[in-house]
Amino acid sequence: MTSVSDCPAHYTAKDFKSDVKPVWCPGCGDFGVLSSITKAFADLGLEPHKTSVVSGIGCSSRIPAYTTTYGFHSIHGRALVVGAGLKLARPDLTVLVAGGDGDGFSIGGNHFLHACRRNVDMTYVVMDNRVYGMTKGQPSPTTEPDWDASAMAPPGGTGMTPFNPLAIALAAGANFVARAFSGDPNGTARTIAEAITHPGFSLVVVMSPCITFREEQREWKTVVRPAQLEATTDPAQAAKRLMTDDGFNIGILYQGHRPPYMPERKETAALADLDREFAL
Ligand SMILES: Cc1ncc(C[n+]2csc(CCOP(=O)(O)OP(=O)(O)O)c2C)c(N)n1
Ligand code: SF4
Repeated sequence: MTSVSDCPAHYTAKDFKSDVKPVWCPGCGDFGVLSSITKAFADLGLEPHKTSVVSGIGCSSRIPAYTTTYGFHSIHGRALVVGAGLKLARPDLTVLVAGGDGDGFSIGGNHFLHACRRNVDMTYVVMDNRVYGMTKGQPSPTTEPDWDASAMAPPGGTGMTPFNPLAIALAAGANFVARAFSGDPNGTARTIAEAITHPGFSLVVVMSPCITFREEQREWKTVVRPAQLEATTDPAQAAKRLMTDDGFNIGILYQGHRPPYMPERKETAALADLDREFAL
């Protein structure tokens, strides 16, 4: 067993990767995101036993198993609730919540809105591939309205306006809003590190291709570009930029100043008292 005295003074990205081999399809964008997250942890000088990765359900949500931090592979759409609870109970831990666009914006959409509004100090990394990968190719809230290339999509597409997570996060009160691309692991690591450092609820949407159900997303690498403008602290300016954004600008859009939500901690009851309270 490793004792604290065996721990290195500084953990590398490799130290944050577990021995569990990812089961993702070769070429899946989520490999790049895993590397960016572990690099961000190392660059910030974090320690695995003081860091946690919480996820929901989906291919992307497998990520806690691939890191050496504390982890919680929770249930579909509920990762933000688990993450918020953990941060409030253990403010000393760095909490990173991760998952997919289906997990976070469809079944978890309500929790997403309230996580932005509540502003607990944690970072939410969404691996957005505009599809439900794990369940074999259904359209997700961020899918283009005319996408019908999968047997799981209605002919002609859903016809529905895609969910715009950056605009919705901004409107709902998120304190940090950014977009990144899995094909740019160093840039994504820098953005995630900034998001972790920034107080309050930080959203990083990472465009992460699903090469199995959305093969055309391989082309994203030819169209993404660094945003031409620096991050703004003015939500009105950020909203204006989003109105002309084509979805391929990467970088930090908004850094706000709202104080994080951290209720005063009450004395916790002793475990024995709780036992008595719940005894049948
Ligand atoms: C309550 C519940 N409903 C539905 C499912 C089935 N399910 C598992 S993963 C998933 C979608 C995952 O898509 P996304 O979050 O975009 O992640 P990806 O697999 O693309 O990374 C669904 C609908 C489930 N596991 N639990
Ligand atoms: S199905 Fe798509 S999202 Fe899932 S592992 Fe394969 S490439 Fe990645």
